[in-house]
Amino acid sequence: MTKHARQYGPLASIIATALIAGAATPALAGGVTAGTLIENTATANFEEAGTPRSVDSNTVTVRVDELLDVTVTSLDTGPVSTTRSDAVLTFEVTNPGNGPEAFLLTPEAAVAGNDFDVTIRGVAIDSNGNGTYDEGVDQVLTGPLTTPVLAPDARVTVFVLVTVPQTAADGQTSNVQLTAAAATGNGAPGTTFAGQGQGGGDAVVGSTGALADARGRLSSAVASVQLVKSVSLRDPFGGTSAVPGSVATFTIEARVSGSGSVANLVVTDAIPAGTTYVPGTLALDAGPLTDAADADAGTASDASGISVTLGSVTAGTNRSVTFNVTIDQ
Ligand SMILES: [Ca+2]
Ligand SMILES: [Ca+2]
Ligand SMILES: [Ca+2]
Repeated sequence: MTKHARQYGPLASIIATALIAGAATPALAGGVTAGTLIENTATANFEEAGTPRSVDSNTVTVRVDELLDVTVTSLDTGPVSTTRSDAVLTFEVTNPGNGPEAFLLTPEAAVAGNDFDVTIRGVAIDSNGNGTYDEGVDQVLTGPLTTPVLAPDARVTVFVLVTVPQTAADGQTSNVQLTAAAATGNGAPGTTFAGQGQGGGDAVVGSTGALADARGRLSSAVASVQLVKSVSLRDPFGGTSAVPGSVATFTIEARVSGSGSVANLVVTDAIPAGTTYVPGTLALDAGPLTDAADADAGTASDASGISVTLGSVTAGTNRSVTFNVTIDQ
């Protein structure tokens, strides 16, 4: 019993020494590296008939098993604002275990509570390590979606590439979940995979269950356009009747609402039958435009109607186009 107890004392101190030695190199979340052999021999010192003597025990060797652990975090600073188009969610997968391990990745778009679900286009690894997705540079994973083998404490940035559906309305949100699982296996902490650890030892599931997930969030930013047309009349007698010779002023208001902006916005209108365009009356936000196709935003003619190019318009902006026609005599 005494000898047995003596073996544990030095063994404990040797483990402590190993941990301290490990602290000199980058600290490992999983502790002593898997496959490390911890050896211990106890020594007993005593006197026999006044002569100091010592005797060594047999050597006990312990091989450190591999702990399987994983963490996943979202690296997006907040909801990723997106239009109805492609978007990228950024995650980080870390190996906090004590042995090299690859991790199987599973993205999931259908998360409870979503206003809309994205389509997942792919999962990519940040091959050039710059933290942003570079199409054609960063490796898009194929087949089993698996990270490279990560050394203990190593991490990798993972991109989930998604397409936002056309049905997503402004302000709606959607979560996308990324799950990572140790390639060797996962399960309840303490689950053992015999002989599958680094260096031929066992692989043992750690406190994370060797399975972790995180969610990234998308916020749909969609701009929409509403066109509101109105007319005011001025007849030849100073009234507001629609009679031959009356002048009709049309106002077309383009109201851009929601978030973000719309691009290439062009407002067109035909000159109504039975009326004639009044040359020089086209205006944008009360500023006159020439009828000719030239440097300004507008063109107008009786045959082709009016056209005003507004280009990119930010949500929350209203633009107003006006022109006059006369009711034919
Ligand atoms: Ca491993
Ligand atoms: Ca990159
Ligand atoms: Ca013009």
